Amino acid sequence: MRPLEGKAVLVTGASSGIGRATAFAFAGVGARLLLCARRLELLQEMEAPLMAAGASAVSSFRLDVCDRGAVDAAIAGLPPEWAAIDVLVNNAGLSRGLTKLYEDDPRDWDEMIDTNVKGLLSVSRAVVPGMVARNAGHVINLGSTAGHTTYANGAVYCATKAAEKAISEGLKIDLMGTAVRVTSIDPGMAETDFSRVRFHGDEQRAAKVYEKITPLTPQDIADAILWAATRPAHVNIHSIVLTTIDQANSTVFHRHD
Ligand code: NDP
Ligand code: 8X3
Repeated sequence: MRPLEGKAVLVTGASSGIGRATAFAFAGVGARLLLCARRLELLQEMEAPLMAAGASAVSSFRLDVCDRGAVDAAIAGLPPEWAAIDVLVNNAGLSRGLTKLYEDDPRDWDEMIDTNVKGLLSVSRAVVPGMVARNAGHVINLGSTAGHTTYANGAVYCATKAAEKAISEGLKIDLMGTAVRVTSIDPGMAETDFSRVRFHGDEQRAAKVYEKITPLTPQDIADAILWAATRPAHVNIHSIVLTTIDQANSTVFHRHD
């Protein structure tokens, strides 16, 4: 029994890291994959490997989730065979900078809030009405341990993930009486392009984040996403918090040789 066989799964930010691993996890159970990100060329390179991994179909499109008009147009313009989205994985997100709030570059705040909060809201606003109309669907949002405990120099990134937690809880309440499910997946440190993006391409500084720690892999998180999506239809997994064994919460780590 493969409950997601042929189901349409939209993954935002599928060109890298957790989104990319999630696409491969859903491919492995025969889903139909609708992938978006700004770097369309990376998505297109994934299409053949995803089909080889078992996807029923793959379709990719360029999308900046910060552009609400583009989000609305992309979802409204989906061809009929893709229009009914069964699972939405709101994964697109980023951090920018790791400095004291009163010394931050406000442009970094805008980028994080526009992507992690407003982008997630825009995609949800465009997709969830169809799920309600069909009385079926699952919204899976990427939160973080950063949304549970604020860490030094990360106030705004942590605030975006605290917002994600509140939005996931609120959406679940608003969907009461429907069969649409909402899950927040809240990982700790995972090695992806996340730190490279945070430090604007500074590879050395990014590598230091994972020094002497065994981080989560993107596949670990994709496993949790797939598990939540494959529970029986009456089971709603509200949240999953997962960290490497070397992390207790967003501020306590064990670094070892
Ligand atoms: P990556 O940098 O590897 O991937 C981020 C993805 O988001 C990319 O595919 C990128 O695609 C996409 N993205 C960023 N901005 C936009 C945008 N405006 N529009 C569309 N897509 C966008 O990082 P991760 O895989 O680690 O991050 C994925 C999610 O997981 C984020 O929400 C992050 O906050 C969260 N997370 C990460 C953790 C970690 O330690 N790595 C832990 C907890 C949560 P492109 O650039 O092509 O647009
Ligand atoms: C990503 C994990 O701890 O680097 O959300 O913020 S952390």
